[in-house]
Amino acid sequence: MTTSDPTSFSAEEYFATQPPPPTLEHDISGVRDFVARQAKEGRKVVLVTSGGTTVPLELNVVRFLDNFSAGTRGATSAEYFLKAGYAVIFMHRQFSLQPYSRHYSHSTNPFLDFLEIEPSADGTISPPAICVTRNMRQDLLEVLTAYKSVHAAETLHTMTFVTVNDYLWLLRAVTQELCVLGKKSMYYLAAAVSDFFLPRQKMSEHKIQSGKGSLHIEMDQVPKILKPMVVEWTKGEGFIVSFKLETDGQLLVPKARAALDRYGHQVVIGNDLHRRKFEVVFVSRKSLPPLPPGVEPEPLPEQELEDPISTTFVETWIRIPVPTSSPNPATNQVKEIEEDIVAELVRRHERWVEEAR
Ligand code: PAZ
Repeated sequence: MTTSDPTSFSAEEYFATQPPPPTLEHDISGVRDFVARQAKEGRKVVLVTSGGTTVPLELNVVRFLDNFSAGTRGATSAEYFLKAGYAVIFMHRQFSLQPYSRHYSHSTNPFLDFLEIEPSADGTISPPAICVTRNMRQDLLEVLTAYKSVHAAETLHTMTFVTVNDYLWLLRAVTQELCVLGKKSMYYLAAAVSDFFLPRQKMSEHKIQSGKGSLHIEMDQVPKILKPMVVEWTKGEGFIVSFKLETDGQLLVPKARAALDRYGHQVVIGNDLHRRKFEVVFVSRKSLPPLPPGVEPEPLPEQELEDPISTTFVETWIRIPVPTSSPNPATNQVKEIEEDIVAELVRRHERWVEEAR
């Protein structure tokens, strides 16, 4: 497949021509209340986006293009942010993984498999009692305890999107609500967002019919929203972390640097499709300590002058051991890379807030 000179929408043009999802107002009033409550409690709030977006091909949608993502990164990270004391707005693809319930995904760890029907003392199962298999109890207790305490504290707010259009409208509106927290807000953009879409004006109303040979669809480019997000929606106040997914590992660092250079946000986390569960790279701008008054900066060494971009950015790799066999959920508590990703971001966010004081 090739891409040829796709029509490019600016963010402004996009929102002027593509309709908002019908539930936007309602969704946003929920976010507004949530943010106001967290502000009163003095909590930091992170927006976590998670899962893939779809691109419908018809208005009465039968077919759509989808983006790869199970929502593991977002759902897992949300749990670690909650553990670190953040309130979380979890904006995820409908039916993708969610914090806490992800541990019992129907496909990898179906919860019915570790429930048992307990016979009564006389050997019958009347009245039936249900209990959790002994070797699963400790894990379940930990997950359930965290889940219940987050519910009681009301620090998790979830909302869903399906299409890339839902995602863009929600992202803008949530960001505009969250920006009232200024530096206390973080944006963790782990969703896998389509780069191409079919504008409403070009979509077929009804199911595209077959029988006329091959199908040609020309898609437009989804607007690059990070720049307006940094400059206009958050007014430069939010700590913004974007993700870059590549299948050619060689592209990760250069593309992450280019994104930082172009959009001016704080961190790009690069991940290779096949290594993403045990290796990521943080790319950020080098922060130089301020020089004392009257001191001139040292001239750059010659080779750095030739490659100014390598002097501007810094890469930090996070790695965890590669799992050797698939873990037994009952016995093997494997390390999750999101624990280290979130710990590093919490540290950087704290420092960033401090530096701004
Ligand atoms: O959801 P998941 O755990 O299966 O995958 C996570 C991910 C690879 C989608 C995420 O880490 C990521 O890179 N998101 C941004 C993708 C992009 O470049 O649009």
